[in-house]
Amino acid sequence: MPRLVVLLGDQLSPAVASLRAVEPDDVIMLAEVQQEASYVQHHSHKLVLIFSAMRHFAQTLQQLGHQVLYLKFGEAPEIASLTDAVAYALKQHPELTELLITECGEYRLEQEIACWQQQFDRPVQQLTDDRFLCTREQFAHWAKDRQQFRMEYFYREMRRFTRLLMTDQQQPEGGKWNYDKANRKACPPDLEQVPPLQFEPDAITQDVIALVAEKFPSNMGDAHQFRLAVTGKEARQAFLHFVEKQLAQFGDYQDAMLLDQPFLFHSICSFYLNIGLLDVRWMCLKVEQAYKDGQVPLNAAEGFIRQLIGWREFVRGLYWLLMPEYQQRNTLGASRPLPHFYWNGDTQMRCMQQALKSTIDHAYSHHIHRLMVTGNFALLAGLAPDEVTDWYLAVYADAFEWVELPNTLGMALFADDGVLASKPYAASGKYIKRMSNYCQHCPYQVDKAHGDKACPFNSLYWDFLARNETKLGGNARLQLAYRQWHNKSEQEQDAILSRARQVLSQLDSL
Ligand code: DLZ
Ligand code: SF4
Repeated sequence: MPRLVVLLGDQLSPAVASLRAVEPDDVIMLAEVQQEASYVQHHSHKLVLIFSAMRHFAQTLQQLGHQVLYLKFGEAPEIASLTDAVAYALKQHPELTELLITECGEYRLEQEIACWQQQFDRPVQQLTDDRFLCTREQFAHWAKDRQQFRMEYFYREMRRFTRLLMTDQQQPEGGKWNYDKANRKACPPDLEQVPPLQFEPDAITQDVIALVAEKFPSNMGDAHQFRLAVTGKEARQAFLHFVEKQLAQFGDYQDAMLLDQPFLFHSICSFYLNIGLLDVRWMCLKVEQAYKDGQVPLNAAEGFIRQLIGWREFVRGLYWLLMPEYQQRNTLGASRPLPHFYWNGDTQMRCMQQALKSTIDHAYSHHIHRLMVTGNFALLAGLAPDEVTDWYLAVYADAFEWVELPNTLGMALFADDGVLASKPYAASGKYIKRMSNYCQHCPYQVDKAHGDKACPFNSLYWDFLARNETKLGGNARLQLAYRQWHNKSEQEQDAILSRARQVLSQLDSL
């Protein structure tokens, strides 16, 4: 029976399950649609990346002899959603009596797909997305009967399962599972940096840039500055460049931040991996090989592989395990609106300005910017989780809800009852001072917690602890911080809380 194979904008892998199952009579459909392009106000580079990569991928499928139905954005205004696109395709091809799709990455869309069988009166076959190493079912099995979900234990299972960085005796390479403690160095400002590869837009990408600039004029970023890879071949080049030139120092400086250096030694490949241009197994094997060949140290290789087979798979597993209820969580009852500078970067706080500039310019900022600067600020200031999670989902080109929601709601905001993290990642300006050179270039004083020029992170940090003491006071990992707070004189506490009130009352003009 010929089928309509629906391929989503983040399923651009030749080996994705639905394409492995494709038969010559099947029609493969890709559709650029308004609903997917606007459920949050996506960064313009994210739109260019997805549309251009979809167009390039469709071209390759056609060259391989597949029947492809490609619906370009805006060509048929009545096709606003993926459901509309399926209806249109079935009208064009009434001979297609079944639907085939690989499971998608967002609960919202999964609910929509769940209606297709009835709506189109055809069987819908959904295949497991085995581009991930751990299926949803395997994760649920791992999670069953556990009181706490800790990434570290999941990660060890994944190391055993994949045999990455394991000795012949099934022991972790080097004798330890995790070298994170070696990965927290500040970066010397004069250390030579090798920038990530950039790609000049070809004719297809230029068309998409013009489209996005015209149809999404107020979305974040300048579409004309788009220089990302849009094919698997380019993405592999970008990744191999990282392995050769940057990986060796990725470990040491993983958590570092430097003025006007948005990339440091990060791979800048999460965009490609999350839409299917790169394969997680291939990436891990390249990194492992670089270690075996003596090109990179163990702490770099292990740190990188942990991100992919540990964190990435872990957050995806949790997302599917706990949705849709997870999205509603707000443990700390945070409710302040997102300050406007999150959208335009207009703040004097140098650390925030740097993280936001990178976000606006590149639809990217690295994990410490996301977790310990913009995320930490949102946590300390008590910003509403739904506004913060929508922002992260919109502005990062690698953000799909399966990865974005647990990372933001759980890890950055501690809004998920401690499922993802055993303590809030709350930090004062001291942490940012230690890990960056931002504070020397900031009008605020990082060593002060009260007074008009005191670093906002400092007073907000203490205010955060004080106002959430009923909920957090019993957390074993916060005992030291609470002791420090209670050891301060009443006068100092009052001065700090008064500065915090001042900061919170003028968030938009910080
Ligand atoms: C994020 C996104 C955007 C911006 N546009 C499209 C689109 O036009 N067509 C499409 O198939 N997918 C798009 N996506 C990705 C989806 O919104 C969704 O996040 C993923 O398919 C979830 O797996
Ligand atoms: Fe950020 Fe405070 Fe340092 Fe300024 S002083 S860069 S606001 S941590």
